[in-house]
This record gives sequence, C-alpha cells and structure tokens, in this order.
Amino acid sequence: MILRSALPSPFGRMVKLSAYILGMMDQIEVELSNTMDADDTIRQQNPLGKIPALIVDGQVIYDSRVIMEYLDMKAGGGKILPAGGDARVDTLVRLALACGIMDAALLVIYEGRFRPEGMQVESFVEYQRDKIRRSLEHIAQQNLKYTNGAMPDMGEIGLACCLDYLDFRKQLNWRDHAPDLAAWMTDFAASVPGYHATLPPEIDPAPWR
Ligand SMILES: N[C@@H](CCC(=O)N[C@@H](CS)C(=O)NCC(=O)O)C(=O)O
Repeated sequence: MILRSALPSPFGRMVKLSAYILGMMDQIEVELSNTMDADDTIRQQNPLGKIPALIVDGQVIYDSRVIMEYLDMKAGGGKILPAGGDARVDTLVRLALACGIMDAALLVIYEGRFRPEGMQVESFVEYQRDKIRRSLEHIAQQNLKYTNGAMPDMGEIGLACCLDYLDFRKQLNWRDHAPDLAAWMTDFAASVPGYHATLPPEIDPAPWR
C-alpha cells in the first residue's frame, strides 16, 4: 500500500498512527506529496488534490477517516473503531470534532499562504480560531482520562494529532483552554505505539515528547 502524505499533515499523521497501532505500518510505503505542486500526481489520484490518500492495488482511498476505517477492517475490525452501536457513533463524533479543529487550523494557514501579504482577512482568521477555542473548551468539560493503553480509538487518535498540530503551528496555546489535556497527552504518548515516530518535524519539546 502506498500512502500519499506530507510530514506536517495532521490528517496524514492520523493514518500513520493508526497503521502503527494496528501493526500495519510495515505494509505501507509513504510517498511524500506536495499538494501545492500542480504536477504532483496527487491531483490525478485524488481529484480534490488532498492528502492523505492510500493506494491499494490501484484503488485510491481517501479521506483520512475512510482510510482509518479501511485499516481497521483489514486488521479484523472493531479495534480503533467500535463495530457498531452508540460506541461507534461516539467515537466518530469525537473524531469529527478533532478533524474540525484541524480543518480550522489549516484554513488559518491557507489564509496566510494564499492571500498576498497584508491582505489577510483577520475576521476570517478569528472566526476559525473561535471554532478551535470553543471545541477545546467543549473537550475540556469532559474531563477525559486516557485509559485505552496501546489501542486508542479513532477519536483519541484524532485528539492527539490535533493537539500536536496546534503546538506545531503555534496559532494558539490549547493549554489556555484545556489545561488538563496535558495529563491526557502524557498518558497517550506513553502508551501508544508510533506516537513519537509520527510527530511533525521540529515540533517544540513537551514533557511527553
Ligand atoms: N477531510 C480530509 C482533509 C485532508 C486535508 O485537508 N489535507 C490537507 C493537508 S493536511 C490538504 O491536502 N490540503 C491541500 C488542499 O486542500 O488542497 C481528510 O480527512 O483527509
């Protein structure tokens, strides 16, 4: 299987982390993609031009959630995503929130990347930052404890990747909104295979990194 991704991509990291957790990383070859490059084959592989995309026997699977579900199915099912019932819905909702935070953080990056210097729309950036703050405060109210050992669910994988991505991009400090998640991250990082191997490049140190 070939995974099109990029080192800073939080969505790509969720997929790599899932593969480590499910013991499938040795079946995956990562092929780096530059989504900004019009000649990059990602635009033929995924018409949206987005990473991650997983290529399996010529079939292209995207987006990150679908790839994670695919890997879980290949690993026997019910491992990082409960097979059914309320637990499955709960996991997917927590994943959706983490992905929404990462989408908002990416839109802030793109606002800086695509608009000429001095033309960035601050109200749009604030609109996205508010989504991130509200979501972090919502998560903080749940007083989460990490107790799933080496087999987190997709919601937890998403949360870890999302908090590290916020640290990587330094748009805001999540500890100001959800300080107790530092303990959650400490337990997650100490228990989950692939956590350190998949960190974004040159991310600042933290006690659990
Ligand atoms: N919903 C998608 C989001 C993926 C995504 O936004 N990836 C970013 C990189 S982290 C990307 O490919 N951006 C390029 C673009 O939007 O054109 C997923 O979960 O895979």
